[in-house]
Amino acid sequence: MSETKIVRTICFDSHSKCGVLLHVKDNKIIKVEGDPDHPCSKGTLCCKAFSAAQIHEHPDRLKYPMRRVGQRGSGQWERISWDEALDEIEGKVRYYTEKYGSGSIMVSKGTGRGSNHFHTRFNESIGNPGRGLSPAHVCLMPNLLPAIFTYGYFCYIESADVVNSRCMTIWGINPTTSWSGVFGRQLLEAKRRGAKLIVIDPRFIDVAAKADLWLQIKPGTDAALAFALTKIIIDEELYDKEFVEKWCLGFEELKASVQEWTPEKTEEVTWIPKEKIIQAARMIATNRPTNVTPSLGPGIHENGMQNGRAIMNLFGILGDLDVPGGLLQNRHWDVMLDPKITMTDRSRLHLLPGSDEKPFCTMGGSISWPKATFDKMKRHDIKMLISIANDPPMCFENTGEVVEAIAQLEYHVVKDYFPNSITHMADLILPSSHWSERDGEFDEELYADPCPVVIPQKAVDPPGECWCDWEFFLAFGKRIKPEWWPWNDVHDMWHFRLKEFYGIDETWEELVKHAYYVPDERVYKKYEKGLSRKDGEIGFNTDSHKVELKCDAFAGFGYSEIPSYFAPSIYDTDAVTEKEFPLLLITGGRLYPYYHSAFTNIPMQRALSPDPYIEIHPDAAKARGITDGEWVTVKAPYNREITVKAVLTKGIDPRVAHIPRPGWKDACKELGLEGYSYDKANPNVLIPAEPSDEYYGTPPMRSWRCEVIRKER
Ligand SMILES: Nc1nc2c(c(=O)[nH]1)N[C@H]1C(S)=C(S)[C@@H](COP(=O)(O)OP(=O)(O)OC[C@H]3O[C@@H](n4cnc5c(=O)[nH]c(N)nc54)[C@H](O)[C@@H]3O)O[C@H]1N2
Ligand SMILES: Nc1nc2c(c(=O)[nH]1)N[C@H]1C(S)=C(S)[C@@H](COP(=O)(O)OP(=O)(O)OC[C@H]3O[C@@H](n4cnc5c(=O)[nH]c(N)nc54)[C@H](O)[C@@H]3O)O[C@H]1N2
Ligand code: SF4
Ligand SMILES: [Mo]
Repeated sequence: MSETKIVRTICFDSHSKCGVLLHVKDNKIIKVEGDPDHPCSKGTLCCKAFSAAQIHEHPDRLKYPMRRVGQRGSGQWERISWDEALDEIEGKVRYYTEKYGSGSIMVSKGTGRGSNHFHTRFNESIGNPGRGLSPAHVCLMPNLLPAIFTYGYFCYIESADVVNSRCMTIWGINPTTSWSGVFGRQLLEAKRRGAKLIVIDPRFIDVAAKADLWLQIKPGTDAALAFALTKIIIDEELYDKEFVEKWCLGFEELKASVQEWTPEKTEEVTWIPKEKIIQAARMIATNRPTNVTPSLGPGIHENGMQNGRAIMNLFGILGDLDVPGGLLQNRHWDVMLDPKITMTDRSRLHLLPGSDEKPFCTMGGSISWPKATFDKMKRHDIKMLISIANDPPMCFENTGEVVEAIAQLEYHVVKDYFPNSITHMADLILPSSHWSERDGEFDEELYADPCPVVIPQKAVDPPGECWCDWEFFLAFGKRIKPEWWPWNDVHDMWHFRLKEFYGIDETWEELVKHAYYVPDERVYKKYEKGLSRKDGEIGFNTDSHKVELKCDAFAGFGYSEIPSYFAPSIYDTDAVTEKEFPLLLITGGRLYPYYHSAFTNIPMQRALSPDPYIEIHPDAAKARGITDGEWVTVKAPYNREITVKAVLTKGIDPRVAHIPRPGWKDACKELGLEGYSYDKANPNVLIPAEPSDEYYGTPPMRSWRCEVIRKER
């Protein structure tokens, strides 16, 4: 029997990356504890971290590289060594590259799981530009791109300095559910301290209960609301005149463009009572410093980019940029995306699928437009796929087409913790180690101030021969592009990253001992000090070096110079469709126990949310003869349907329905609960790839239509 050891690491089951102390004995996790010394999470953990032992010990974990032996889909595999697996992948990569060009191979990734940069380097090593196939078009990009084009810096939750703010606008983000450990906790602390809190969400999310104002918005109308707030703030002269004069480009054009957005008209479009709109504008503008955290709520619509731009403009004229309590400029996004680590050559991004149809997706987002990629697979132009930390039918819109496309591949590699919804169609399966089982994997210091770099350590040995994703990239990179992968192991990769970007030159042992690297005192208003622009001059890091309320760079991709509002196209549909699908459909809101489609097989997590469901208002349910908890069919245009339970809540408008993200693909044997594969309860079955953002390709994941029908017993 060995002694119990306590290992300091980081939970990666969401982007909050809370500090964890894992108590370990005989290679078993016996206790999970929040790390009280972590500079941001300060000991907080959400429910997900506590199931680390159940994930580590789960009998269904993928443990060894496996090669398909029987017919595809027959479930017959043989165990092979990592060397054999790498040989086989290398052979296929060389074969397809030589015969058809590197464009015949695609690498996919899901959300950032600590490997964004090395994942991109791996993709580039194969000869493909950017990040390949990724769900970034339905993730944060419709907010991040407007931020970087308008302010010259990425600006997300880690930018919103809630700790020092007097007013926080929670715009289509669910802080306690999606960002529990750090942002959620800091937000509640700020509220307790007396900061104002405004929640803009079609649903009464948990923090709405603490809010000074909850604006229950009609999905997909966020730009209209932002214009109305901007107009009130301009009309009442509540904006920062000095800042606007000195630092903003296009104020007069913005002012002219918002004139039509009277509170009356905006109430009609957004369903928010005009009194509340006026109150919100005054609350935001008079409680300074103020900040905002727009997220997937306004983002994943056909008009998401416009919503993002309208919100950035609203907060641009308030001028609380890079000041305590405002929207801070941090550098870590730059670190993650730096070509020194990603090796991305922007001049090749046009080679990504979808470049003709959706140039902003490929050139602005460095990703392929997923629809174009799946179309290419169907046409056999893409022959090989390497999916790492991504379950495409669960993640992308248009599930049916995604599955059809993947079935056409000649060769398919999947790397995951567990069998996922495409492993049965794969030719080679690679097992992955969980965060409790790996030293490393860390990319985005997506922490709210003070943005530390934190060193995660392996606590237990992974089951079988699981490798973390960095290990795989390194081993494969060495074979295909050795000059780009000079490191010996993941410790060396850490060393490179820290030395290159942070000037930290320490051995792994020293890094582990240090554990946290908290930056020195923050410099504010960097744009006034020549610290915002890459060339060291004064001003913002935009083309005009100002806050671009009107943006030529956007116009260069086809968008208007000044953002505009248009309704999601399904809202203006014909009367027949409207009658057939009267409810507006939101898909994908996060739930406490799950990270995307993962972990419905883990008892501690599944117990908290056992069945797939749709949220509808009791009046909508009554009109359809539906009672709480009964199974219903959800039908959507183009003959699509899934089956879930009805959950009745007054926290949603009777005209709106919401299906959360997970899809409940896996069964949980311990609890005797069923799994629903990729097609029975997954909301992406209902979402088409088009209509989508004209230049970026974001589909209507939060502005579609459906009808809910009681299932006959
Ligand atoms: N309708 C709708 N669809 C959405 C969204 C929505 O709101 N609505 N949200 C979108 C967003 S924002 C995103 S980012 C995507 C996310 O989509 P993805 O990131 O693709 O998430 P999953 O579909 O769960 O697939 C991830 C797989 O990776 C595995 N995995 C987890 N960690 C690791 C790891 O470290 N290494 C490896 N190799 N495997 C790992 C999991 O077990 C899981 O099977 O979904 C998008 N899809
Ligand atoms: N537990 C958990 N945490 C996660 C994840 C997870 O899968 N599980 N995924 C991570 C990832 S990759 C991401 S990108 C983030 C996303 O983080 P969030 O953006 O917080 O994710 P959601 O809960 O999907 O969406 C936020 C809110 O948008 C609201 N909403 C829907 N439509 C609209 C609209 O039209 N306008 C407005 N204003 N609001 C609307 C929804 O009701 C929801 O409450 O979460 C991360 N954290
Ligand atoms: S919020 Fe929860 S899941 Fe996310 S990192 Fe923290 S403990 Fe892990
Ligand atoms: Mo995401």
